[in-house]
This record gives sequence, C-alpha cells and structure tokens, in this order.
Amino acid sequence: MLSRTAVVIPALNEERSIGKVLGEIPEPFSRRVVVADNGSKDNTVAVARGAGATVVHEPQLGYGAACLRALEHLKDDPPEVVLFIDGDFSDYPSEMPEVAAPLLRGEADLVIGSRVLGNREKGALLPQARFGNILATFLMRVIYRTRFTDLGPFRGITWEALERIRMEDRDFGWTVEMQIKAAKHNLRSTEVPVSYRKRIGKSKVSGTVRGTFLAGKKILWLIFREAFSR
Ligand SMILES: Nc1nc2c(ncn2[C@@H]2O[C@H](COP(=O)(O)OP(=O)(O)O)[C@@H](O)[C@H]2O)c(=O)[nH]1
Ligand SMILES: [Mg+2]
Repeated sequence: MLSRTAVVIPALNEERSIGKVLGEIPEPFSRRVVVADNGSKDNTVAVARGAGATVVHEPQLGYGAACLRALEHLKDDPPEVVLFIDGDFSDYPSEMPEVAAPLLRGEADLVIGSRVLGNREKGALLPQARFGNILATFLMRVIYRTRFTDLGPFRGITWEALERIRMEDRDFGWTVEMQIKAAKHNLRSTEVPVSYRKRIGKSKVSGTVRGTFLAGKKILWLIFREAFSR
C-alpha cells in the first residue's frame, strides 16, 4: 500500500549528509521520498538513489525551484500530505511522526517544525538566521495575524492546501511564501517543536554573506508584496 505521505528533500551537493537523512526517515514516511537535485557536482544523486530515494532534476538553481519540481513529480499520484526536510542533516528525520500528526489527524493544513520552540544545538541556528526569523515572524504577526516563531525548512502540508495556495517562489522565499499564503487562505497552521543541530558540510544560505543577503531581501519583499496582493 502506498503511504499517505511523501517526503521532499531539496539537496545541492550534500553527499556527506543525504545518506544519513534518508537512512533515518522512519516508516511509513520512508516509503515515498523524492530528492530534488539542482545539478549537484558531487555524489549526492548516487547516494540518494542508493538509499532508495527517487531523484528528480531541476536545471534552474534555487531551493523553491527544486521543491516545485518535486511536487510536479508527485502530481500524477498525489499523497495526502507532503513533508519537507533539508538534506544537510540539521533536522531530525526521526521527528517526522510529530510533524505529520496534526495533518494526518485532519487537525491542521500546515505544520511548521519550529526550531525556536525545540532543542537547538548551540550555534546550529546562526545569529543572522535567528535575527531574520524574529523580524520576519514579527512582521507576519502584525500584517497577517500569524503566530509563527520560525521559518524552518522542516514542515508538512496537505496536498489540498498546496493546491489552494499555488506556490511559486523559486528560491529563498519558498518557506515564508507558504506560511503567508496559508494565512491569506485562512488555512489552519500550527507549529510543533523540532530539534536542530549543526549541519554536515557547508551552508549555502544562512552561512554565506550572499545567501543571507539574498534570502533576507527576498523574505522581506514577499512579506510586503503579499500584503498588497489578494
Ligand atoms: N536543490 C537545491 N537545494 C538547495 C539549494 N540551495 C540550498 N539547497 C538545499 O537546501 C537545504 C538548506 O540549505 P543550507 O545550505 O543548509 O542553508 P542553511 O540551512 O541556511 O545553512 C540543504 O539541503 C541544501 O542542500 C538549491 O539551489 N537547490
Ligand atoms: Mg541547513
């Protein structure tokens, strides 16, 4: 029997961590896992395939572009719930049951795994990420009346909700767009605490000046743009 859920993992050059992430995904979530690759130059694809994941390829770089490609792949036989988790082993795949539970029980449409509410290894969430989170969640609270504490990558959403919100951001705005649109569509959003540790390998986003700047700019832009569009 096919699982009610599918897991999507955007991954770019994560050969050292992707196998660990895949290896720790518990049943039944491990039955359907899609790794969204953006032309990794290392062994990410081979390691992911070897661990039993389906690998899809998106030629255009970008976190959101990769996620959209994975959803496109799932469209033919959509799951009830999609879980997203990063490929760097910062999140704990073993916590998938807690993230998925409110969705599978029909009590929520979107669940954000909050690293702020959960156990964080010291130094895992970089100061710039922490600051960005505080600013973004504050603005969202004021503008959209949301109560999020994090824009964490580890999250789950129902397929029905995904169809309603029509995700389109192709890079750093992916996480915040999902949360804002969920609020604008009056979907039921909730958070569960998740653990977070230092990643394996090098950060491409919050650990680089360029990534931090581009992500910060995009996130703020989306928060304001969405306030003025229906
Ligand atoms: N497919 C794809 N994955 C990406 C891209 N940029 C980052 N990622 C993945 O997204 C996740 C988060 O990136 P990461 O470097 O850990 O950013 P950080 O969490 O801010 O340090 C990791 O699994 C990366 O491999 C991208 O352009 N394409
Ligand atoms: Mg990371």
